Amino acid sequence: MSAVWALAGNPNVGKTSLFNVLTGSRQKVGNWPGVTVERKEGRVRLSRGEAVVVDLPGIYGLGATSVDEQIASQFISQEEVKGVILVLDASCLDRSLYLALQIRERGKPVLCALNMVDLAEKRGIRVDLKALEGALGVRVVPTVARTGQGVEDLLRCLEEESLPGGTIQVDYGPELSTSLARLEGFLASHADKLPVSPQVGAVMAAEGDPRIWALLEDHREQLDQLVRRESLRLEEAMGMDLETALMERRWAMVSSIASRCVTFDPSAKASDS
Ligand code: GDP
Ligand code: K
Ligand code: MG
Repeated sequence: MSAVWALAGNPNVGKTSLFNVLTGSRQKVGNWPGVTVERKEGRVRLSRGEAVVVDLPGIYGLGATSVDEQIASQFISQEEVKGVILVLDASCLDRSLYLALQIRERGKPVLCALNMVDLAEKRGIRVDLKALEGALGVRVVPTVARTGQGVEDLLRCLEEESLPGGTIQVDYGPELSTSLARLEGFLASHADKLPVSPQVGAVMAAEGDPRIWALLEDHREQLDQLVRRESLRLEEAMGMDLETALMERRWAMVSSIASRCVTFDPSAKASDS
């Protein structure tokens, strides 16, 4: 059976362009179950066999606050999905990095396409590939999906059996970490119901992902109480609720990564053509 890869990224970063280069005419278009959101699946020829790539809706996060986010969140955690090809926008890396952190927390192997490097260069934006690979703990391949530049390299990485997996550790700070540990402890006693580890489930619950509630069946109320209690505790300790605290810590990490990986040359001509 062919390995299934999810193609994820913010809206307008070049996912569909990359999907088209990767799959050519070997595409199947339909809808995601139960909704009218388009679902594109295609086959990618590898030197040995092939892979299946699914073009996910464009999202800014996995917080499940929209149908698109729920589709992406659910699809990525499916067992048959081997990994995520994450498309980053080199010309606007901060926004891409927030999603990157969330996807890296899910624990699936991730391969990053650093797309729009042509546009970034025109704007005088330089991304330090090695620093970015180090910060995210994954391979990062520069691409220009519009012309297909870099796609051969991306395919070569996809064929490697040893793409790094494992989760990235966001520094959530003492207060929020305590809340997440409590959620994790609770979810550990229902681990049989979850498609993800209790640790990943704790982050999803903190983000209000309805799927965790749905899976807990008779124990939803207990989770509700725990989330509410921790949210109130953080309001007292940090002046913000659980979900806000989570976002704030992630954005802090995004800034720190961006400041290490992105340099700007103000003398470059700004032009989008
Ligand atoms: P999606 O929303 O992530 O699926 O993005 P699309 O593939 O639809 O691309 C959005 C726009 O960006 C289109 O006009 C593409 O032609 C353009 N585009 C995609 N990749 C690149 C790239 O690497 N460089 C440049 N300059 N434009 C790109
Ligand atoms: K688009
Ligand atoms: Mg698209």
